[in-house]
Amino acid sequence: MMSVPVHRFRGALLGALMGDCIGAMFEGLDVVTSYVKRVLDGLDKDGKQRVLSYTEDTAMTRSMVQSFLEKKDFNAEDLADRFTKEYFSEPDRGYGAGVINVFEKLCSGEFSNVFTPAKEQFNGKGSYGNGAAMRAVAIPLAFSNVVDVIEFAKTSAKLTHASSLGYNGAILQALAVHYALQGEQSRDSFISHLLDHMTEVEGDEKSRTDAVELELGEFPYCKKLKKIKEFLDKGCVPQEDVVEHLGNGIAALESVPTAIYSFLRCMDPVEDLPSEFNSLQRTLAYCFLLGGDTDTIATMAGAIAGAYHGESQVPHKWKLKSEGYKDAEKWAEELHQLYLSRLSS
Ligand code: F2R
Ligand code: MG
Ligand code: MG
Repeated sequence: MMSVPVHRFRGALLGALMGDCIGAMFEGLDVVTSYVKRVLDGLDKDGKQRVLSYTEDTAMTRSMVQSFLEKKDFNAEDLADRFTKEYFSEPDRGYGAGVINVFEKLCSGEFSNVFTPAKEQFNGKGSYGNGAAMRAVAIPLAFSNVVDVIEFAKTSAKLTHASSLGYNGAILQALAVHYALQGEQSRDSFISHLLDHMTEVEGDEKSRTDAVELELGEFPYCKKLKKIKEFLDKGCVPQEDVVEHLGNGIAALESVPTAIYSFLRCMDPVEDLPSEFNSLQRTLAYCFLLGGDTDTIATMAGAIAGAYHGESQVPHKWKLKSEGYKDAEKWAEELHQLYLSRLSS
């Protein structure tokens, strides 16, 4: 396994943070290019503009990072405890309407198994929201081995998202960051890696049943990955087509593939975006322009793009406006040490 430089860890956590903090300003709005440009211009101007608060996307990522750093291992009970305490200390960070029930049940002390409350969500079907994928960046930064990445993405997701559509989205997002951390590679080989893993992941009995019950057909994430490849081969694809075929919603299936596409598309210039933007800035701005669940799509795309392009592409002024950026920088260094220690053991 190849060693990964620390600047990619810093890029990943800062990319995720900026995507959430800035993206939250556009969440649910019908976004137009001129408005996004005006907001981003405002961030670039000097002066005492207010700091942009992070939402629960980052709050849950912070809990994951702190658990991995403290336990130096994967510990589901510790994660459940941290998510719950974090929610009750700051409940107004914009949590999904359903996931709150999970925290209430975990807090009640009535459940000895920390996975049970998530299984009871949505009449026993489990959540397919993107709340597990949005925090998955922490896993490939703490665990270097791809088998661990898949297993811990799934287990951590199942604390809140028991539908395979929810936890498979977290696996795909964690894999995307894992491969982005490896650096230079073609878009085709990046997608091939993801497709190979997701073919196996979605081949299991529960994934097949859940997808069919939701009338998505089998292998829905693989189908979206193939659509991403088709769009990339075309070059320019109108944003309406991206939203129609990949999505911009709160479901993991409607947002994780969109984040991956945004990262890959924005390796090249985008007509509507300032030519001086680097690839990471383009990726974030592109996600804002898609509208819908902008904080979450941008945090996921920002994590992947930041891991790939590294800290040198993090715009200084955007970073300074993002709440908690110093924690992100410090934790990136600590996770890097943990990651290296696993490589050498
Ligand atoms: N909640 C939001 N945005 C709403 C606006 C917040 C506003 N700014 C405010 O502060 O008030 N964003 C955040 O939620 C998303 C992550 O959600 P998560 O953690 O997956 O939550 P949940 O509740 O499990 O799922 C979200 C919704 O999806 C639908 N859903 C999920 N599974 C379902 C199922 N099996 N059957 C039917 N519906 C299902 C439900 O509507 C859930 O409420 C992120 O965007 C984050 O930023
Ligand atoms: Mg949010
Ligand atoms: Mg969101």
